Amino acid sequence: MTKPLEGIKIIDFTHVQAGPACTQLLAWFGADVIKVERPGSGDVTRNQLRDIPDADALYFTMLNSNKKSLTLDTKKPEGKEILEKLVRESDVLVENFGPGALDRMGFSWERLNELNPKMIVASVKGFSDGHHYDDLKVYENVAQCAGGAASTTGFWDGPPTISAAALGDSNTGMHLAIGILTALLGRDKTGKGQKVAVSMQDSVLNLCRVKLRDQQRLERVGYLEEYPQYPHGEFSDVVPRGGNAGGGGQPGWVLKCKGWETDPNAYIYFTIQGHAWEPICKALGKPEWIDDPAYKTAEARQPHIFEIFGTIEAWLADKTKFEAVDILRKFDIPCAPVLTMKELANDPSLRASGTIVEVPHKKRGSYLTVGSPIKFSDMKPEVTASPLLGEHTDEVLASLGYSRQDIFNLREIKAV
Ligand code: CAO
Repeated sequence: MTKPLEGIKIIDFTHVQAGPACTQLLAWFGADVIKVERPGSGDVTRNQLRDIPDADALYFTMLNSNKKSLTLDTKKPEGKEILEKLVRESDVLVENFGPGALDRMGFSWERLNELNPKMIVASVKGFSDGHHYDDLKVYENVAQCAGGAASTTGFWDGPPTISAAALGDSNTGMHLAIGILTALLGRDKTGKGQKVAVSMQDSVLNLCRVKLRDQQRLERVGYLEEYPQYPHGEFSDVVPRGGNAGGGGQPGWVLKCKGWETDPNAYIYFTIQGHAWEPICKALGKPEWIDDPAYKTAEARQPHIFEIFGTIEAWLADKTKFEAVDILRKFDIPCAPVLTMKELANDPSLRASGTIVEVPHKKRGSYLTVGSPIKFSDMKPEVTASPLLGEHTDEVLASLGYSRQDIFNLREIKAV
């Protein structure tokens, strides 16, 4: 089966998570992704949090599948020369170095565009160009704080909280992938490459748009009726942390199920959709609530929403999270069990769909990783193992015309 991105050659000058998540996605869809790494050490994540001595860490293997690895010291003249050759024949260069690093290396956008006017140069930085923080180096949690996620996540009586989801890293990588694909389509029309830049702050904020909505509502009316602070608590002039409240127009909360006293994940998320009130009452065995004026409308329910959640928890007390969802699904109520990583790793549906895959690896044996969350009718992306450090150096150099003796000499001077 041919893959849509076959024939697209990508220089993957990325490290850690944000950039590698982007290029991994493009590699799944068929792009020829050559990861350029520093000789001897490579991407820092190869060594981070290792669970098997001498084998690449899962942090690396789970972000670099389907790629080739070329070791290259791009600060040495010989390394620069090789990179220039690669640039001349590639379609995309992706990087997420600290601010200014690529320029210091001698590969500014202007230089890259001069070497190959058709090439797309895609970058991740913490903050966008021209932002007053654009000189900062940024990791995941920094981006979550700068992009509005931390101030709006958690409980009102606790500190700003970081989400476990990689809103700053992988999310930014996904935004960049969309930018690259758009620029490739643009190139088909104009014949020209362009610079594509995504900042982690902007990508986090893009996902926090409902909180920007709430800031404006708060400024206009002084309260937010779907937040737990309403109607009994106080609002200041900034969007508060709403705990587990639903972010849209329907209230929801994480509710305890059977076994919550000993199992920290014996919970479901329950949503009270306005038009589903009748089925909810029927599911809970509370038919008297259906037409009771104190419960009938969303507005009437809001002042005592936690009393309602308490009643639902009493109903859940003798049901596991799975049993509860199996009942509620029959009533068309939007809900789900709170699933652990162990449950997800072993979920047969996720294995069958290719969302979680087991990949054989030369040194690790095999490892579990995420597969493509995007499903196509004409293509099933296959996940292959991440490369060992420099595994494809000889192959890539030979394709650029270097002889075995040249490669030996380059190794002697540690340029590759
Ligand atoms: N050969 C020679 N030098 C290389 C090289 C290679 N193959 N690959 C990288 N380098 C050099 C760079 O040129 C840079 O050198 P100078 O600083 O001397 O110019 C140096 O390695 C370090 O690069 P860096 O600043 O990117 O690395 P860091 O570990 O200090 O910072 C990070 C890491 C992630 C904070 C920073 O890269 C960053 O802010 N990136 C942008 C935002 C981002 O993507 N963050 C997400 C990371 S995932 O959480």
